Amino acid sequence: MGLLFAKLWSLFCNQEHKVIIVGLDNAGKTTILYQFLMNEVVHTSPTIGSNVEEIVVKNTHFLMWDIGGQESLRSSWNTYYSNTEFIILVVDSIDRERLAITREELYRMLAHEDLRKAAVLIFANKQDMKGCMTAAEISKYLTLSSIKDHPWHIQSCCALTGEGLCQGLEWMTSRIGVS
Ligand code: G3D
Ligand code: MG
Repeated sequence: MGLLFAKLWSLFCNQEHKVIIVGLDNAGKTTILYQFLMNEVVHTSPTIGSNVEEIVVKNTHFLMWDIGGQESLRSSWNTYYSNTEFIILVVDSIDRERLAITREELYRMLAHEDLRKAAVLIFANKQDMKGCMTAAEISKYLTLSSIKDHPWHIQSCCALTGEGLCQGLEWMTSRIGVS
């Protein structure tokens, strides 16, 4: 029994969980991805292309796709959606003007059939910038509390120092096996 459990557990743990990192250009997506890589305990070799990386957190493998956020690229985000378990939405907390666009993109994603089961982690990035919006302000503007059909969590962070990133990853690992 113990052995079987251990086997199942290791199978489960070594499963790869697909993550897409989205957000407008300049939000800090690539910086976050590379902070994850620097900080992980076990560093496995990069896979596939330059912006896809495998991150291992406490035996949990995440395959993270850093998707370009420029306007011309946003329409192709949906080609990455299938089998996605987590969406990491990176927000530039100083960019008040474009928060409306982020909001639109968020709700467009949540309505997409392929993301029906995905959990959403929102990083309120660039908290080191003077005059930035707090996670609470961003949460309110994005009306996160109205999202009932997807698990979500907002975390303030600073990708430059890495502050807050671990807490975000911990939330993700805590979601695995829940639903
Ligand atoms: P993107 O991949 O979402 O397009 P990047 O964004 O990761 O390329 O980051 C865009 C710029 O924002 C970079 O600056 C990066 O250093 C900066 N940045 C990312 N995170 C933070 C943060 O938490 N605080 C601050 N102050 N800056 C951040 P450059 O100057 O290289 O374009
Ligand atoms: Mg980038």
